Amino acid sequence: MMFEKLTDVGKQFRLKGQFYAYDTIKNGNINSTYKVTYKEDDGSLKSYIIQKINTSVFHNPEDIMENIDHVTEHIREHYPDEISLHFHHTADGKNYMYDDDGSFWRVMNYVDSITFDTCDDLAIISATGEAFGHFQMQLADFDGSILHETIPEFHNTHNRLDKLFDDVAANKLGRNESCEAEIEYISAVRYKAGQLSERYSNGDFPVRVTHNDTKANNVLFDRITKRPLVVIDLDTVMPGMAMYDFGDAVRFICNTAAEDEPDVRRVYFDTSKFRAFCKGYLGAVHGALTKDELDSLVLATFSITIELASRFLDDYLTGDKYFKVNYPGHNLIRTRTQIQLAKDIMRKHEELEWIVEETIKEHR
Ligand code: GN1
Ligand code: MG
Repeated sequence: MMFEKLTDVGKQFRLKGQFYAYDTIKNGNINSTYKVTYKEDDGSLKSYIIQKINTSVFHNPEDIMENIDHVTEHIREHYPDEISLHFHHTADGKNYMYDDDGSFWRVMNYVDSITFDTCDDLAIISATGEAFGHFQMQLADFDGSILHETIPEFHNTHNRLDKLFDDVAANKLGRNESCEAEIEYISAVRYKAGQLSERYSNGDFPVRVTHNDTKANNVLFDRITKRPLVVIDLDTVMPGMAMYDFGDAVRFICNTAAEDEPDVRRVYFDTSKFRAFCKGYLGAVHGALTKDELDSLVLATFSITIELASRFLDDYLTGDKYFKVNYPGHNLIRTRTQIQLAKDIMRKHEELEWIVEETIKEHR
């Protein structure tokens, strides 16, 4: 089935040669991603990435493609020597297609690379920080007002928490009972976690063009040199808070365990990894962030961790319709991991603040 679907999509995008093989790439919770390989006439193999966009999450997928066009064009123009993402076009000149079932597909060049989900190598963690800091810099002079808000209020933690507690109150599926401790914890930190996004809505922080999904596995690395090649997954590039991109990145990369680790005793926020990430990130943003933004990096880390806990929990309470789940209760497991991580961030917050301050001094 999938084989036929992928060959058909490949045909629409006029990929050259004979369909040779495909692989499913598993590191996303929303879209479906495949690596396909074609054998060209001269016998060489060429690979592409084919993606099916989840249209119940992205209601206007054509807007995503327009955003990506704008952003990659800007980067190509200002940083012509860097690798950028290339999307293929169909015969009618579009960089996407709908199939007969109404699914939305796109095709891009495959970049030979590796990605890291969890990683203990501090040099790679620092390079990940550098990649996201550099990305922030690349978009510093990009006019964010031309971008579509592909998911409105995506990182409005305050709203996310309101929605969670509305769904707790409704208890439609009767699942509250299985997560009372989690509901109680999030309720206790609700105002603290929503604070930055409220201040952002009030205009207290600069509106930046941000990535909004800065998980480590959204940076491609050179297999040999282990240097970052390019930041991918531009689906949620929108105006936002710089410190949330930082926070989301360290939430993921400083976690000693996977995002869905069932044994929470394995989940810690690793301060050495945090230090390594700060070094790369703060070095690359070159003092572009304001004092208010820098002062909020640690709170942003806590806030986005709670935001994600609340999104996973909300999805669990309302029937697992948003994030892909592999087993019943998967979203609850993810919630617990994020809560464990948030608690550890809280415990260590003075040390984390100190690391940020020291790293800033080093880059002055
Ligand atoms: C989703 O599917 P992926 O990995 O690109 C989600 C992010 C979450 C992440 C958690 C559009 O991203 O916000 O942080 O899962 N993307 C969307 O793993 O909701
Ligand atoms: Mg994503």
